[in-house]
Amino acid sequence: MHSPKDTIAALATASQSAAIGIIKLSGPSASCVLERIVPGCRASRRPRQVVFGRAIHPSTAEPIDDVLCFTCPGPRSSTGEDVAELQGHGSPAVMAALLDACLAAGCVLAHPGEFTYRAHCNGKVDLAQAESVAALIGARTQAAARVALGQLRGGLRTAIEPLSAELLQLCAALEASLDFPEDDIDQEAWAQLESLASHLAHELFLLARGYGLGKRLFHGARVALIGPVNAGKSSLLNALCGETRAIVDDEPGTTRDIVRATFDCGGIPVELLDTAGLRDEPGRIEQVGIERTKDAATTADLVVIVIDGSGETALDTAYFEQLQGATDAPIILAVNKADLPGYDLAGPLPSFKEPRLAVSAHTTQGLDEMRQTLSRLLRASESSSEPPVVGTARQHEILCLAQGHVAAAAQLLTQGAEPELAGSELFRARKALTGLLGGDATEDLLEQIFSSFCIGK
Ligand SMILES: Nc1nc2c(ncn2[C@@H]2O[C@H](COP(=O)(O)OP(=O)(O)O)[C@@H](O)[C@H]2O)c(=O)[nH]1
Ligand SMILES: [Mg+2]
Repeated sequence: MHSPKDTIAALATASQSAAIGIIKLSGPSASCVLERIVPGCRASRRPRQVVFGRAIHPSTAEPIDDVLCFTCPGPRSSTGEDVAELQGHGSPAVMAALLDACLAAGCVLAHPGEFTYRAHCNGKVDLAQAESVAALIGARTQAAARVALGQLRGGLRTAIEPLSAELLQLCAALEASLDFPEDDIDQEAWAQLESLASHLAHELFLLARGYGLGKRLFHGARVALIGPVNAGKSSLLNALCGETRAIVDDEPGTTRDIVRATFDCGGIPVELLDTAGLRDEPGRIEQVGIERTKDAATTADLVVIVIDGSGETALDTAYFEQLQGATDAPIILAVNKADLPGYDLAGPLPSFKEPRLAVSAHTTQGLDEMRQTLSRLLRASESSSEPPVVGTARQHEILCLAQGHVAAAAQLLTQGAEPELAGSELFRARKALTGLLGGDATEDLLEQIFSSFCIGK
């Protein structure tokens, strides 16, 4: 990252043609740079007042665009520094010229995440809030965006503060007990310490567990459609994601490569995989497809076995039974072609106890129920805590670490071990929790976190 003496500049909007594009500046000379690019804007400008002006290149005085601009002096700004923004017509060429003008006027090009990094360094956001900025920008569903916004508003801090206070209280009580000779320790107070530590370990466990759902909302889930040829897997993929992605035909073996499509399944971005149908004696290329199907089935977060409920289908029952043993993921049975005469929901794979849904890819019958079932199973297999405040693997790791130390302390207390041993576990838990919100983050860690952000944020 640059020195705080540098004024950073970056395109804050997407680099494609759009109605408007925005260039953001932050640093000590933000205001002077703006004055050089939009001459005269200072005269009519008060902080946070938007003014209209002509942007020029500071070296050539060549006009670039008519822009709206404003300044926002620190520390009451998004980064805590002097901030300025230029809003122009959103052509990539115009934006490139405006950015070039900023550099010519003394700015440096911002690194990815450098605005949020500065906001964090200036105490505007804690590390978890900074991480939630990236989660909000990357959110693929409205539900994920709502959860990220809750985290941006300090969800994790709010959840962690009372637990940190409890931990501190526990450390203090344990410390105090060290001053007494062993026989004098009040048994009741000792039991209270034990129960406080166990309670705290449980609270940390529940908080960490919320990451299961957080991960699903932000990173999505993979659902594989598996089944015999011509059961209607490709038709179901098209119907569920609302567009014709996979080729549908009554010729068996139409799908060979895996076809992927995404859709919002009750807030979870689901990647649906349509696979080659399973059958005996496939063609050579189809056989390769079938191997991929089997891989997809064992690595998916949920497997939908698609079966034709309208007639005789040659079923490899043994394969499906083997699949049940090979994956921990939930499996459901979608018995397709409910629109046809002779349809029997209970007919195929009668020994299967998994949820069984009557669907028709042609009439869309049963598809809402199928979406609801998928969403329920994908959420339930992760956690029940809602909304999750833990949004990243880093936060999850730290919480698990702290939980482990507090649980170890609780156990040591129960075993009547030396209080110093429990004390050292609690000390480690406190150290871990400090890092959660960035309390003692090293420069390397911050670089690593912020470098995954996009430029301009
Ligand atoms: N009547 C009816 N036909 C369907 C339905 N779903 C698929 N089909 C037909 O079944 C055949 C095979 O469909 P396809 O999606 O290619 O099956 P896949 O091999 O499992 O991918 C095609 O002729 C589809 O039009 C359904 O719900 N109802
Ligand atoms: Mg197909």
